[in-house]
Amino acid sequence: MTLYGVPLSPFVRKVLLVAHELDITLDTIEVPPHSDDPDFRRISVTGRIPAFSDGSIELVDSSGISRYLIMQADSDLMGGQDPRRQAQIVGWERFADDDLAPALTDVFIERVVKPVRLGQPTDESVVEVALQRKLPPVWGRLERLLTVGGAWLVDGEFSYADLVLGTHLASAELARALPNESDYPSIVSWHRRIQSRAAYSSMMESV
Ligand SMILES: N[C@@H](CCC(=O)N[C@@H](CS)C(=O)NCC(=O)O)C(=O)O
Repeated sequence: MTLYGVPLSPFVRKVLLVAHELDITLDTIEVPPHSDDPDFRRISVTGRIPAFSDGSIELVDSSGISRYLIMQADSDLMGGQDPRRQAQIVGWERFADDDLAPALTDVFIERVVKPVRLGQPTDESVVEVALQRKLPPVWGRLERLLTVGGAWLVDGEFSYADLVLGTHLASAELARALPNESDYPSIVSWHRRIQSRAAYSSMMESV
């Protein structure tokens, strides 16, 4: 099985986290978005990463690829046969990908992608806007959501929902933009729990 993309992308990291959690080894071909690698572009018409192939099966989108890996492995990570659990996991993925990820984009680009990948300086004014205005409402919402549950997001049991939140908190960790413990204790303790998983450490080593 081959994964195309770079682990700086939270969506590529999501698939890596799933693979590590399931003990699946993926061959990775490091291509940035819009690479003209012909195999990558055949699969990813939009040029977005990640793309994936398993023999003749070719997939795009981190959600679809993750679902494929989890179902192939006959794992319950996606909520098993329980409709409520499955639905709640989808809800967490929407929050993580659609609300949290966009709020983190600017600070991640400025503090990680520009200096590390592009050799460009960080624009601190963009970082300030992200830290002061974009992130606090989303951290506030996440803190409230986390206060309700147990150790893990859905029924206190580890699931794919934890992996999707984990990949985006990894962006915050890499960008030194995690929220502070006094205002957001539930986020910080949840982050410590995901950090203690071997899959999270393995994923972080590849970044
Ligand atoms: N919904 C997609 C999002 C993928 C995505 O936006 N990837 C970014 C890199 S983090 C990308 O390739 N951006 C280039 C573009 O949007 O043209 C997924 O989950 O895979």
